[in-house]
Amino acid sequence: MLITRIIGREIYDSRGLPTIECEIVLDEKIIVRSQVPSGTSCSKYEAKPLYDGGTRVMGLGVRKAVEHLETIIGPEFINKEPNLIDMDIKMIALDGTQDKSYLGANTILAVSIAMAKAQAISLDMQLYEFLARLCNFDSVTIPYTMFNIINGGLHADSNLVIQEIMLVPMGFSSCRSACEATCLVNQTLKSLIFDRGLRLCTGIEGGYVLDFSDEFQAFDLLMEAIIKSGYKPKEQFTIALDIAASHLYSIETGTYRWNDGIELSSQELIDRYAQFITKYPIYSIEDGMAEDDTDGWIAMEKQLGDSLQIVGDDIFASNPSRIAMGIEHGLANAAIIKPNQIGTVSESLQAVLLCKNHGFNTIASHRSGETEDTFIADFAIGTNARQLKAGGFTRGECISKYNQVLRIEDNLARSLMGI
Ligand code: 2PG
Ligand code: MG
Repeated sequence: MLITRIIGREIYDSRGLPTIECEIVLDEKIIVRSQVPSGTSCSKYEAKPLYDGGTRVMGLGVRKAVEHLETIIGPEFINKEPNLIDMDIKMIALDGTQDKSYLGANTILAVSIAMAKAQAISLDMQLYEFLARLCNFDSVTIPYTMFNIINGGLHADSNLVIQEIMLVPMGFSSCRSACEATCLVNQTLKSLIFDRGLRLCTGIEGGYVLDFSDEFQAFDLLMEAIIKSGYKPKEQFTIALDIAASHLYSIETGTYRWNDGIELSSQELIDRYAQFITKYPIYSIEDGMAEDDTDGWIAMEKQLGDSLQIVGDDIFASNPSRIAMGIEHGLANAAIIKPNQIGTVSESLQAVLLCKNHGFNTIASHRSGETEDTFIADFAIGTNARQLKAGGFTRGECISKYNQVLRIEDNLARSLMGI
């Protein structure tokens, strides 16, 4: 199949902010579409998206990115067969910067995701199968789903410093049964909030937003919802946290600003995490330390790494060379993989393979500014990510990713049964 057209378009994401969409037309008849997410709590090590600046839509327009897509990238690929790896290499060369700031990481990723989808179609494969083939995997697994259930930090207007408290249904035999149980716990939590006479608010990733006197109160409320729904904490539901600690850290003082202005040293914060995990079924902490607190990361991994999944997000920014640094210095034991942090699908796959080869777990992750594109669900399955983090159970753009996992799970079961 030949690429006959490549079109860019400015559309809006789940926060109502502009983002870029790409359409690749194959043989003048099949339209393949991608849409690019973006973050709110971003790392300084991420590849740089291109925005127009100026006053239109607060400077966040992507008309320049669309123009680059159609006039610089598009003409290179017209009348060629889709080829993800070669075309990613070509776009990196056309961009010519370290951080993809000339063409824009958003521009490049839009084409890269659409190209992965186009190549899968041209090979008559499902997207996740195609990604698995690129990774040389013989089989795929359905990841654990991490549902954002309570939002804080930069994702909500509340006094909870932790950005994401996630409910992870680990004690279920399928994503379908995990979603069923999550549906129930989510509804129970909602009624507990009503029972307390509180208003129901959600954050930008669909977790509930409440004012708690401290994080222990939030954990207790969640435990109550799990138990009241008839499930067993730890056996059936575990908890994961994204602290997003870069946004609590001051380089000048080397301390973290916790609730009510308490300043904690890295060691005091690690001790606080140690307290969390002895009291609650918390199996994973993401960005427990700031992107610039390398010593803190080393200390946390040493103290808690045997009993806890310690996940680097901001510090690695899905960049293979930063992940390699993390592996070498023992900074964590898992990495978040967000394709928009690095800017191409191929480099995201490299990041995954590096993790796999060094015993790091991976979490395929959405961003807080999401779209209808469900690419990340296929990416999670195709790369055998242990976990998929795609937001809460209250927002369409998040649920669309979980629904895609259900679809793929069904199809895998049918093909096992030969139907
Ligand atoms: C994170 C993400 C996704 P954002 O910190 O892991 O949950 O948030 O996209 O705002 O960086
Ligand atoms: Mg994070």
